[in-house]
Amino acid sequence: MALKLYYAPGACSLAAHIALEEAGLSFEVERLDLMAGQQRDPAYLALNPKGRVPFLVTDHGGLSESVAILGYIAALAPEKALLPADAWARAQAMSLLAWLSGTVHGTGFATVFRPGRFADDADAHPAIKAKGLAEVETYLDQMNARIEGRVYAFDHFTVVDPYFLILRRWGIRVGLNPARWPALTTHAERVAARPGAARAIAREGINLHS
Ligand SMILES: N[C@@H](CCC(=O)N[C@@H](CS)C(=O)NCC(=O)O)C(=O)O
Repeated sequence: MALKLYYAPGACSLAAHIALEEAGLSFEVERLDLMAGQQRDPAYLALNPKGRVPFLVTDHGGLSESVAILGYIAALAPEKALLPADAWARAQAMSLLAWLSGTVHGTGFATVFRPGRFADDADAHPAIKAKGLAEVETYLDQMNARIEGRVYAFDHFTVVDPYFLILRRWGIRVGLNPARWPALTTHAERVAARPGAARAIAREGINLHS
């Protein structure tokens, strides 16, 4: 299976990037500069009309949406158990992934990063961002409680773990103090120390703590 991941440094695509490394799959990457608007280049839109990352090109065609991409990568490397094998644990992992992608990212951070998506009126943007920031704080509190006392989100490393790392880092990037979430910090350092995750993080050239 030929695989090519379109990603942007530090974006939510880092979860798929880490998952590909941890799966031990061979893959290519293509970096997009979101600030420069490369996600809206006609050639990229022809491939992925959503104009977002991550986007995974496979022998079957292209796949968008982190939850689906992470599930697919896990399915390509069943021996790595990148999703829990047990039916209930797997359902909990899917529940967490859906929440991280749809709520924490899709309504929390998106509100802070892109208030223009929620209101055209620029005067409304500061209030939208402030509300988003408060929501994000609550979500990070919940994530910290979920990971506290555990090594990973489940009883071994899964594709859920890099998502936690990304969203904690975004918390720092929107100006929140990570000292409020010590369990998330310990967990992120643990994930980043894994050889596969470390390769993806180094390739993206990002720092865990800024
Ligand atoms: N629901 C999608 C969201 C993807 C998404 O919003 N990606 C961001 C980067 S984290 C993006 O590509 N933003 C570019 C833009 O909005 O123009 C997923 O979870 O994969």
